[in-house]
Amino acid sequence: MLRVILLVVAAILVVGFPSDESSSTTESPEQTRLKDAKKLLNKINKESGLWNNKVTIASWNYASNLTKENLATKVNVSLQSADYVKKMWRQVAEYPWQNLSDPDLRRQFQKLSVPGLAVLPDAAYEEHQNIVSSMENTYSTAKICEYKNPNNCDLALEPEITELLANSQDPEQLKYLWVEWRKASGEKVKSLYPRYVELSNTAAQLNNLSNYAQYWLKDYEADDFPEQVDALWQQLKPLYLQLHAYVRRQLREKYGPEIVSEDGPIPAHLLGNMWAQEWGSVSKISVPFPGKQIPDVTARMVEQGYNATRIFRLAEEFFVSLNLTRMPDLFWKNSILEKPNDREIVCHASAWDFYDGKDFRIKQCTRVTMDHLLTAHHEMGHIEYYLQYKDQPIVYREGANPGFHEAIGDVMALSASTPGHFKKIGLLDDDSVDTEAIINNLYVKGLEKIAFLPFAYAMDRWRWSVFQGKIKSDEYNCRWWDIAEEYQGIEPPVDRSEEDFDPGAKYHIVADVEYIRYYVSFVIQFQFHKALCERAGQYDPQNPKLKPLHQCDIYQSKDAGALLGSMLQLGSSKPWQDAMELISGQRVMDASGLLEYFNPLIEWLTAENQKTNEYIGWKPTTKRCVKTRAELIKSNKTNSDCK
Ligand code: X8Z
Ligand code: ZN
Repeated sequence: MLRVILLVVAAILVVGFPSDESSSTTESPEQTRLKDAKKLLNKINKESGLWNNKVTIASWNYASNLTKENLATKVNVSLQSADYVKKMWRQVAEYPWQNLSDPDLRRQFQKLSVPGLAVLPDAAYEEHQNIVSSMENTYSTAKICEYKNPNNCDLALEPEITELLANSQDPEQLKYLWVEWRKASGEKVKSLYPRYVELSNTAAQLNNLSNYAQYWLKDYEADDFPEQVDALWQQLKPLYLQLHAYVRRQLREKYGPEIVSEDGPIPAHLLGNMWAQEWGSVSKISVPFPGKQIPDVTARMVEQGYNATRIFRLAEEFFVSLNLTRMPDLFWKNSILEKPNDREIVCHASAWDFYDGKDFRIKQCTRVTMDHLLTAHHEMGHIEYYLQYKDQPIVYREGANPGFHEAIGDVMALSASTPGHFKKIGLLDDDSVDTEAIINNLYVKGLEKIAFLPFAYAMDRWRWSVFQGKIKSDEYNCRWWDIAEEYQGIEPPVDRSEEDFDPGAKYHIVADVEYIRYYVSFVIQFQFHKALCERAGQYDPQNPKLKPLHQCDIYQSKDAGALLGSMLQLGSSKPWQDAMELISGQRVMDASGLLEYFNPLIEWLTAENQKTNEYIGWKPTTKRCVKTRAELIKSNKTNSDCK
């Protein structure tokens, strides 16, 4: 009997199913076209998977060991891959995919028809690669001298400078670190940036887009996306203004009115972060109720002997508790979770998909701090996304939009860093929920999440204008500060000139990474948090007996995990509005989750600012930005001559 079955199976395998035969003779022209289209996509999918894998291996090897040889290999492999992309792109351009009846196939071809930088001619592509690698290398290997100690000139951004900026309360030292970092990074890459802009724009035009900003924006699949971003900012700005006014007052009380004025922008070096992008460290000097516990678990983590692996295992455990996928063995084998001391690497944390469905890695110079615990969740969110969509075709192995990719780990961290959760895992004793504790907790979170919004917006406001030619290379730096002042209400600690290049002191500018993704992420992560909390049965706006949004912890909710997982599995196979609808029932980005989450804090800050009669907003800075340093020196001299 078994033999008969085997024979039949073998016969079927050899000649195919009889129905196959008959269907091929009666196939309609459209069916044939669809079959051909699928065949072509399959071929492209296999080939591009192999190329992506090769390029990623070479890029990883360089980023994790910044040698000339590794750079040469990376550029070489990228060039070969770009040649493949160009051939594939021409083939797609000649293929009449636009009138295929299957929308999914059209979507795949559409994506393939805009492949990005690889369409540059070989020499231009190589030049672009070299410029970005060189800028990233300068940034990643920059060192400065210790304050008042010219004998130690080995301070790196991670960890030394970052930790000093977060912990020092000496304004002169902070100013020194701020200025020196910009000399060692931004200023050194200033001359490379205009050519980078030019080549990026050329690539965009070859992709049939007017400039590189348009190329970045196409991933957001909405013509009015910049308007959507701006409308969200108009909604969120009032919160930011309250936080800004409160923090400025606290800093004035700490550092004095000569350094921090009553109604001006905040000096950027006092906010505990090199770019004033998140202000968490100023909670130490400004927390609303100092007698009450602040949810900073760094000391506890150190006490309990945490190390990098334990931090990442803790993050993994959160994902697993939702029934999401655990990190594969290869992840633990290949990731770099600590800064090596035998070579230079790119320390800026990142998560990598090697496009073979098996190899996924994180590279992070992890320190035992609460910040890094949150970053570990952030990075692992990227890996979880990779794992969930690993069976999609290569063109769909990306987030619904780049903001979605950035949001996933942060959504986990919103739950994992509630005082309740920290208490559960022994990192906090007190998880009381009286008003003072709630305000302290939301204040620390607000310094991280609300302060970030205008920074992220400003980053790409500047770059959009640069790529659109509205900001020219001889006004890069001063326009950078105009925008930072307008959105963030900050000012440099010293006068600046066009001989400085402060944008180049930030990783994503030199590494060619679009930034509005983080702005989008910081809005939609609260939308996701709200939706998942509802699904977990933890939160219901109609039921005041349940916890408020800022106390919700979706830990162990398989239902929330299933909902999130179903969205992650889509990759970019559907427009982001569909993915958003799947998880939240809404088809738009909506700030109301964030507003609701922070509502108690905003009410408190508004009342407090009223009590102290704080100036809300800021008057123009008195700091100057001019063309040359000589101009500054000359006018400073004139000033002192007059005294
Ligand atoms: O770059 C990152 C991550 C890697 S995607 C560490 N972030 C932004 C930054 O550091 O500027 C996370 C939030 C903002
Ligand atoms: Zn990220």
